[in-house]
Amino acid sequence: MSDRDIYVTRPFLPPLEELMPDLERIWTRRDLTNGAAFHREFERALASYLGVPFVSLFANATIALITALQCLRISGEVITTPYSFVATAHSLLWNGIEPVFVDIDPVSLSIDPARIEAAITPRTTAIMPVHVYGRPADVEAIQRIADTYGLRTIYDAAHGFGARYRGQSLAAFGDLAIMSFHATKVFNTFEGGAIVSRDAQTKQRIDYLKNFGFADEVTVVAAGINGKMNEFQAALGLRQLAHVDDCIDRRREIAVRYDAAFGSIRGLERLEAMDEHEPNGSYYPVFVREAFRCSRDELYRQLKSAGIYGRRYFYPLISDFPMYRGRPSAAPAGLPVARQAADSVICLPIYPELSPDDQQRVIDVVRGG
Ligand code: T4K
Repeated sequence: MSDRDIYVTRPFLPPLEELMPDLERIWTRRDLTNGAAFHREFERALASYLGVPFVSLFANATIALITALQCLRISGEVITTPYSFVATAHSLLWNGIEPVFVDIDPVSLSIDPARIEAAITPRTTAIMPVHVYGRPADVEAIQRIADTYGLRTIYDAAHGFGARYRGQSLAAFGDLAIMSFHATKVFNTFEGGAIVSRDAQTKQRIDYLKNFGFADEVTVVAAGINGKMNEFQAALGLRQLAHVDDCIDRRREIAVRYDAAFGSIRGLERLEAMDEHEPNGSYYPVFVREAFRCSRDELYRQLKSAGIYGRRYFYPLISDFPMYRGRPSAAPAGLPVARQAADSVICLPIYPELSPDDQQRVIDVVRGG
């Protein structure tokens, strides 16, 4: 690793001077966590930025996913996607829920709604789709199925910050939506996450659950966990909000430049634009097909030897990991689209501070120059 190395992403941070008064306030007040002033202010600011009714802040999105399932008392089987980060399915196992994998749609790369009904059994209680790379899952079709069969919808919107579909934040869909503010995301608080909910009662229950189940000093109403976001993270989040639109603009510009450079390369497929979708530039995946000058893994190695660290998100499929692969729904025959995506994808560097020169280096290596 050297100064010339280029990573798949680099977190944006606001100038340190912006944060200093907040740190002084935290040091003076000594309210470090448990829903103090910055936490409350950040929840309100986020709800307003996202245009959603209620936000509950978390230490990270994985605990938020686990808590969301607890909140709605999901049990039995949940229909989900194999093409995601392991945290999606792990949150089900942590709740003793059986993940049932269905194949994905080749454009959205999220659950293919046409596959859901065949996977429903009397034990199915919910659907957990993912807005992969900040692209919308087919929210209307999924909601229709959920309404018909009386299922809940919990969206993993970990990649969705700042992305919109039909003018609305991706966090606005489903019974609950979970966002991640991890260092590698469009919007970061070092670690962090949130659950977006639709009514005050549900938010109340989520807030009890993330604080051990405490409703007041002497009343515990559920087997809650410690999922709280601390004051440092919340103060940082408030400062980050002022910059996030610029960051997303920069990411979109970088994506446009990649699009122009890769338009005519044989065997290198980019994602199709989706109707009524405003992307957030969170990832820049390309799919290496047979007609390309080398295999996906060879391209990965060529980039690496040039000091460019692309990532194969999401390879392997979740359904291929040992704790999942024995399930009938994990059988490769049922997941051809997901498998093809996992075997051909590579995500190229994209982040607000990626310089034009560094982006050109990436383009040159991909072109084989
Ligand atoms: N659902 C979905 C769909 C998700 O994608 C994720 C997380 C979750 C749920 C769970 O969210 P959290 O519980 O994390 O809030 C990363 C992230 O750790 C993970 O958050 C993310 N998805 C996943 C897609 O990617 P790794 O193992 O690939 O990350 P890592 O540490 O190798 O970082 C990738 C590159 O980013 C590094 O090569 C350099 C750069 N980087 C990373 C960090 C952490 C930095 O420059 N600075 C940093 O501090 O998993």
